Amino acid sequence: MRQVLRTTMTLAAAVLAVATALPAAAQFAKPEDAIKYRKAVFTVMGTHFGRVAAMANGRAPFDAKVAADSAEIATAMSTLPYVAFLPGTDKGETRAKPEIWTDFDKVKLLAEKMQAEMVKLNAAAKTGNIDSIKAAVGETGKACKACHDDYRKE
Ligand code: ASC
Repeated sequence: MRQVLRTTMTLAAAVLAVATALPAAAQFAKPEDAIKYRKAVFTVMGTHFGRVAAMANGRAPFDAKVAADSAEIATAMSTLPYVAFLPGTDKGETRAKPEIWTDFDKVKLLAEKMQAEMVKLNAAAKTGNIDSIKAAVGETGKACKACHDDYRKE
């Protein structure tokens, strides 16, 4: 029995190693799937960031639990889209500008800035302090906008 368990664990580790080593391209069957995926992630991120921002801006009543839950979801989304900016996914139903693929180092820096601000927003939301949330929403929104300004079509 112990041998079976050991074999199973070894197999599971091998499968995991292969799965995580797969090139990003292999994670999507078609270019459209990568486009759909990143748009879905941005939609969920924007929706949940937007809920926190609405509270910070007084457009929605402050609910600490909703803010904390939404910040957590937005933070989880923030790292996901970038593997989906694969070569060949600049055409189709996307507002991504072609410069993303020629400036990818800059895009990565903007992404990392946004992710860092999102982590701070998540921490602020967990404290439930509306003033900290307001400040963090401002910085996170600026980081979102920085990328949109240069790399998203109208
Ligand atoms: C949002 C949202 C964005 C950002 C951006 C901030 O709520 O969906 O993309 O804020 O507009 O400037």
